[in-house]
Amino acid sequence: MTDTLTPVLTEPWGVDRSWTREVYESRGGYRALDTAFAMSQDDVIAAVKDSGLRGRGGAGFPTGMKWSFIPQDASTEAGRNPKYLVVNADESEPGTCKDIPLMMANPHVLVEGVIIASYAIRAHKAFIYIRGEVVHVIRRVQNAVREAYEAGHLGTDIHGSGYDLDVVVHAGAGAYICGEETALLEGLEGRRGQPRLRPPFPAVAGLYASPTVINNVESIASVPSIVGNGAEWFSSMGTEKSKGMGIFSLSGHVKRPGQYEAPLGITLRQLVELAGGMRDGHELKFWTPGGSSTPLLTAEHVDLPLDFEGMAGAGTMLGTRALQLFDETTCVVRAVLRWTEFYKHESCGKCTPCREGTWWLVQNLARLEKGQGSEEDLDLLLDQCDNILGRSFCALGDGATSPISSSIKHFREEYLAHLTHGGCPFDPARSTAWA
Ligand code: L3W
Ligand code: SF4
Repeated sequence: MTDTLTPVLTEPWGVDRSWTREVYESRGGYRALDTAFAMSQDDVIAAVKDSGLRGRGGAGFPTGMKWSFIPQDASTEAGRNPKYLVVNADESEPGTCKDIPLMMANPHVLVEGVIIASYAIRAHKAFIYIRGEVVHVIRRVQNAVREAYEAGHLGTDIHGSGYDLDVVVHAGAGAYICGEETALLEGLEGRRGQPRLRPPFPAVAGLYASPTVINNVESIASVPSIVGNGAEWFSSMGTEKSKGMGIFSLSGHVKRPGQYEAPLGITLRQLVELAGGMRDGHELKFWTPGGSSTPLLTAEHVDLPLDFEGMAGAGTMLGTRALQLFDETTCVVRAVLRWTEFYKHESCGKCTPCREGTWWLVQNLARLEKGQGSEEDLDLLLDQCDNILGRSFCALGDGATSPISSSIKHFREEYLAHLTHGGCPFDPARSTAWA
């Protein structure tokens, strides 16, 4: 079963002092940079396109295509403007915990990816935007950037190529919404983090209104191995439309929670086996494929391919591959209430459906969880979701509805059981029916 693992990004994670430049270079690090510099910028973009790499931050947008959107025609204003690369390292989606360990164990693969990507899009300034709470990660990436400057991997005339690049590590201020790319740009420009209207997409008018590529940490960290090993090596892994490997983060009621790097298309059943199975004597009840913003699935879905198409076919999304697993001891209503409280807290307040709607969702859910209200409140809850989904300014509002509508679809009876029991049937201490 371990043959199903494809450790590329996670391969050095157990190596002593894997985060240092010395160890990274001793294992072949920064060699893909020379391969890239021997290629034209357009050829680097073509290689990433051919690899089939799709964004690892949740949406799965083709990375090479995004890079090719950057206007390069010097006869236009957009083409003449400076270009920027921004790494979205604001990992905050509930359950998502891959970018932080990646940056802790192997920050230089991110720095090398940043240099190659910036070269490809002809940017001379790149930003790594890290969520502010993880000070240890910020320090580690800052150190890696400093080491890269000292070795001539950053700065002027990198490796004698004539190419110059400066990298800034920026600490966010701790808001989930700043993982949304345009809110991140607002934060980077020093304003309150709230999403901007798209279009224009950042590729046309992003940071300081200039063409900007924003990519997730894992997407950028995948670039050195693609350039070093070739597009075909990457596209030979995965499924027809979901190429390559990815880090799957298993958390919750499995024996060995953690990061499992495997080809896209692996199933949850295979991953749970790799993680030693569910806790002894317990069985899977529900799970999230990509954090709580992706609709919940159940034990019926464990053999579906974990790729973009397989998850879309099941009415959900692959998202960030944050697989949170819950066994039969978990009250789904309580879990969903907890997630909804998170969205209410993190709503940036810019648009009414999300700002007001998430507040009402929490009121309604909390009442149901206490066993108060009536069956009609379930329909009211779905109606509230319907008034948020597709009517919110950004994906946060939509995401807030996912756990609610999917849990009512799969576990309506459990909601009703709260009403019959006069409280949570899983928790005798909190249920009036048990008093
Ligand atoms: C140029 C076009 N660029 C799209 C670019 C766009 C962006 C990327 C994807 O949300 C999802 C969300 C969360 N010209 C373009 C174009 N682009 N059309 O492609 O865009 P989009 O709108 O499909 O998605 P998004 O707004 O980036 C991301 C889900 O991910 N998610 C959230 C994860 C949160 C974190 C975190 O912890 N910070 O990762 C989890 O599943 O629900 O659906 O770059 O500019 N015509
Ligand atoms: Fe802000 Fe929510 Fe509206 Fe997004 S959907 S802009 S987070 S209020």
